[in-house]
Amino acid sequence: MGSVSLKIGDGTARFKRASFCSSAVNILMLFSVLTTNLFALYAFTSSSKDHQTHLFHNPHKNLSLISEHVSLILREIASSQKKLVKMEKYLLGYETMDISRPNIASELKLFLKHHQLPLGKDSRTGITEMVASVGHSCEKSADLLSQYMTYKVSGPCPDDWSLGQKLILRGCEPLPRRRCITKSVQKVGLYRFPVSLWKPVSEKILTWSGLGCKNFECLNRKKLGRDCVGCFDITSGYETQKFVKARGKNDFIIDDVLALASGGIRIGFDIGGGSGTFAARMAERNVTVITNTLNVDAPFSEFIAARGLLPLYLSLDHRFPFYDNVFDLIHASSGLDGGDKPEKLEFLMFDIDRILRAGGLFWLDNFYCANDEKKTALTRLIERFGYKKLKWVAGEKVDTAVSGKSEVYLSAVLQKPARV
Ligand SMILES: *[C@@H]1O[C@H](CO)[C@@H](O)[C@H](O)[C@H]1NC(C)=O
Ligand SMILES: CC(=O)N[C@H]1CO[C@H](CO)[C@@H](O)[C@@H]1O
Repeated sequence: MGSVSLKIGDGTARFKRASFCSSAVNILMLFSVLTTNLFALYAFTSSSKDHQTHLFHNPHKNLSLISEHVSLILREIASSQKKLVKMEKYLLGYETMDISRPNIASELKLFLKHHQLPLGKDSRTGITEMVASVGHSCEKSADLLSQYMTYKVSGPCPDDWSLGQKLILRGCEPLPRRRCITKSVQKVGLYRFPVSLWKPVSEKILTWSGLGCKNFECLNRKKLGRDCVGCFDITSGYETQKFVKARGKNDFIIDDVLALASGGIRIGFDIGGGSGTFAARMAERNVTVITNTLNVDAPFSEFIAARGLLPLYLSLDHRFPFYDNVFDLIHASSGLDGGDKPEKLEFLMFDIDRILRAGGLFWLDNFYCANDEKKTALTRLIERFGYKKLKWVAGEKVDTAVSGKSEVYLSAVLQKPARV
């Protein structure tokens, strides 16, 4: 009996864990838990009714009958759990990439093939084979991926960076490596650091293929997101004042924030950092900042690099490729928003917390809250981490760029506690 309830308990645990996943999985889980429970209930009530009276005559025989029933139930539960795991794998795409199916590029097969270590098990790492990594969601975009992996080995790569980015945005991250030569772009007219931070970047040294805009004039007219309005104009306009001059109480000044930290801010990470202006202002203060950005609608990465700053080409769905407790500062704004799934923002917040050192600062800069619920949810999430609120401003401001309506923004500087 004890083991039956334990098994059912196990089933419930699986159900809870799956609640992070799609509702289809939830329904399946619910269905299975209900059916296994009903089955167990039926088996027990029917057997006890039928055999109760005989129990006194020959307890051993009837006991063995009960245990037979129990093992039958356990087998049933185990097999339905196996079926569920299979279904879950299928729905979530966790099954390893099936490279045996037709229309898979041979380069992809070759890349994904496991390679045994020549000397067997490596004593330091404990591994016996090398496995190439590719995002598990690549399976769902296998056709695009095959297209991406179709090229002449050692020849020039197709001009398809935007195809790669499309795959990344569909969760196919990391992309497989390729054995072709990427078209090189002559980077003429680069300035030496730190002059490079504020010098106009030549349009000729950026890649415009796969983009709607083909020049800066177009980019600066286009609304590229809440955090990049005319952000490619680094010689005039608001971009030159950002972080040094406040437009409202939601804008904090870099020097004020650095003063809160009482020194020790040397390296930072900017999430969704537009054209790299935060990193540029920090560079002027001898703080090295890595700017996380994709090239959605604009050549952000190349532009940031041309300014002499470090772009990190990675989607926000990817775990940050940094070790625990390494950053002194993390700066983020509306780009952090994971949409309507609260768990998405939670996963992100836990990862930010992971890479930030104790005593380090998390600067939430003009985070757009669509409504009061969103603000409350975000506040609750932040408070769960126990950060010290050094600055906290939730204010309304008129968003001239997007809607012209008054909207709620949250700005905060939070200090990670030393947890023991
Ligand atoms: C940055 O470092 C340089 C070289 O060490 C130094 O001359 C400069 O004063 C520093 N700037 C700031 C703002 O600390
Ligand atoms: C269902 C069943 O086999 N019950 C048994 C319980 O024990 C008595 C006594 O041996 C049997 O007569 C019943 O058949």
